[in-house]
Amino acid sequence: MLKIGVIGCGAIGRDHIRRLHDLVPGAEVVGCADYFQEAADKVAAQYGIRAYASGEELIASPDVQAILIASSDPSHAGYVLEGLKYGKYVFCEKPLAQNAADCEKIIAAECAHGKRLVQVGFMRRYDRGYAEMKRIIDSGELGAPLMIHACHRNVSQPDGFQTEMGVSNVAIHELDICRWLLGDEYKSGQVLKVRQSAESTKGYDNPQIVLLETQSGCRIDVEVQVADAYGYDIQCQVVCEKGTVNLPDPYAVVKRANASRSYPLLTDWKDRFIEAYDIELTQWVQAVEAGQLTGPSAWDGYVACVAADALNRSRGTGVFYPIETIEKPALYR
Ligand code: ISE
Repeated sequence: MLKIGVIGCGAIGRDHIRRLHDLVPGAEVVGCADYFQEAADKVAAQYGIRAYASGEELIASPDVQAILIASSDPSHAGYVLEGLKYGKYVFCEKPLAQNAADCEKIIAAECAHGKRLVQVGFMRRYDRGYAEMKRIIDSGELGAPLMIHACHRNVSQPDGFQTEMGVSNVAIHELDICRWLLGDEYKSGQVLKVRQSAESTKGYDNPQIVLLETQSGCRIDVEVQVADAYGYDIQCQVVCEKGTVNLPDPYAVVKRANASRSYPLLTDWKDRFIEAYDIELTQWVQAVEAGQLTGPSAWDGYVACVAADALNRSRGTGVFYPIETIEKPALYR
């Protein structure tokens, strides 16, 4: 059994604890921690595990072999670096850090160990829909990919949400999945503001459009709505030379009644990729046991942050900003 400590007992932290506890073979959650001690105490009592007084204490504990970080975004990088200090395996929810510079520190610390210890929670790579899209693109039957049209729509946001987070917290998923689908790297990007929705009364831009250009000249547009007032809706179409591939909508029963045909939309993002999260953590535990991580790396987390930084800097300038990374270390090649 892999003894795992979870830092962060908010929505996704509790969801991952449930998943590791109930579903994932070979996983044992032995402890948790949260900035709000009461939150950790509550979860600890529910599962009969230890509540640590801090993330640092959990990481240092000899009872904890691997760490899952699901705390607030700004705390991720610090906990990842702390985990690396102890040479422990770390699964970090997205984003890996708040900026590219912090990701570079993580990359340097991981490279000093000479082996991969960090995995980033880009769970969409484990979604059956995206995986099948990638299989078809990679098979070459549709010719070269040329464009991606995507949209990421959330129902609402918690207090404290800011315009930049529309990129660094929300569209960060597209920043990862688009380069993964295309097998390509970004060259430049920009964020555009469009006519603002009447739902945008909380001081942040909504919607925004993210535009990207890849090294091979593909173009990507991502509509980002963080308060759409109707449902959690993720769309993605890859246009290739000889055809297109589309992300399927999640399974839903069609109802015919009152002279209409309908099916429900999800509203909670945790449900949309629930199966992908299950597969992701199952494979992570297997990979840790085998001593060889295979999922999204610190490098992938870094590239997404480099792109997010450039996009956030471009806002309001009307020009594309270059997306430039450091040289890829051998560990990630
Ligand atoms: C959340 O952290 C996610 O990962 C969701 O996929 C995203 O839609 C949501 O906006 C984020 O806050």
